[in-house]
Amino acid sequence: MNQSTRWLLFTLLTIRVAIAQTPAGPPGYNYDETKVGAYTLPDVLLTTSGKRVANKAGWSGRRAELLRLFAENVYGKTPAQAVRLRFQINSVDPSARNGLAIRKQVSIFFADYPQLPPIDVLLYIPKGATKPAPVLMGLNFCGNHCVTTEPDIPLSTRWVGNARSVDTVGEVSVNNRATGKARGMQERRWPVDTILKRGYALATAYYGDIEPDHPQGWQTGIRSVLGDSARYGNSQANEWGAIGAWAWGMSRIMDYLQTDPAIDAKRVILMGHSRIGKAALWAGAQDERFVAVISNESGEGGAALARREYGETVERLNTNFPHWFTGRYRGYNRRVADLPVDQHELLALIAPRPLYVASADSDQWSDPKGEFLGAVQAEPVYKLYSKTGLGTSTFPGLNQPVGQTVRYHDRTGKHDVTDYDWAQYLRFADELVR
Ligand code: GTR
Repeated sequence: MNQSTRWLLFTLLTIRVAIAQTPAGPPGYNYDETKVGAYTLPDVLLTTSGKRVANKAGWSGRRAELLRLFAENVYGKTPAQAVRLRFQINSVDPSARNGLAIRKQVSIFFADYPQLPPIDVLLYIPKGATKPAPVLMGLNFCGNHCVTTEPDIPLSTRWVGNARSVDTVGEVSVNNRATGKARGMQERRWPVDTILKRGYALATAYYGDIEPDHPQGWQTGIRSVLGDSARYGNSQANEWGAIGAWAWGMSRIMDYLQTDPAIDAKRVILMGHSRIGKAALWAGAQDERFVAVISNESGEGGAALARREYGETVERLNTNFPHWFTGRYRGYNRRVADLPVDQHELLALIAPRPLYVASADSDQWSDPKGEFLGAVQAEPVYKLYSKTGLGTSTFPGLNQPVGQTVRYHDRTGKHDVTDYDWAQYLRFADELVR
């Protein structure tokens, strides 16, 4: 072995050791709890004009203020403009999944914007239900065909990211087009039969139907026709970002669900993983029709406190995903302490509705403790409603769900959605629909 080969081997080995020692995230970021500096969170009950909220009436003003602050500084303003929707039922299978489900495929078209693709909703309703079914609803990462192996679910024709970008393994797409190999690829994350047997409908759609997840994606999604991006391009300070667009799309699916007599639209529980978890929280904050929200490892820009600067940072988010947030958020990259909000206030915007925040211990990138503390700090708002939120400020042991109206767990394992997570969410849902 000559010297340069030895040197190369040595370098590769050093890199491998460095990677192996990194707790589930890129190096150069803080994973050391003792290095989390002191920080002061904005007081969820203190208005910007210095008034302290003492009751529900006061909270409604503060709630509006917080929604505005999140819009201006983090997610961008969601256009208030109503859009005309056309719901097209493409297929109904009266006996799908071995007779467990009535399966509908519904396209939500935008009547005023024929150039936009529809949102294709895949809806399973428990067969034989004697009353309208409560729903678990969540966007998926790589097309409805990734959720199930059922061969008559058409492959998505939209732009689809690669395996790495959607946090999965295998051939999701070739040249950003779905291939048959992706069928059922994320089936494990969607225990459809279990959900149906427990009496819930499941509604899902591909998040890329609303906006493809890349920096130019807005040009072919809803932001090309609605809001500031449509008028000025994607660089204005307070345009809405892709997360805002995905959140908006969740509300359009809700619009459809409200028209379906088989569905109990007053019991739609919104669930989202990771970036879609960030969007689910923002959707649930703005749209109170969602009866509860589940955030699965939503991390930075989701449930995790930004000011802790543990794992992913605001700067890293804005650098890797420049299209997710509003332009002004970038201005806080190196001064998160100046943000007029922190993420506990996003969680508080779900109050008094039930909220589930979940983490995974190998997913330090999402900052489990920061997600937990976000939930802890939402407590004062639940109190205004005489409810107990989390009801504890002690970080629980692994796989030990805690809380009341607000729940939290830190499960063993990596960044993912597992059967363990779903078992907790179904229990949480059961209590809610009882
Ligand atoms: C990561 C990103 C996280 C999270 C995740 C995901 O790359 O840093 O904030 O959103 O993607 O969505 O899987």
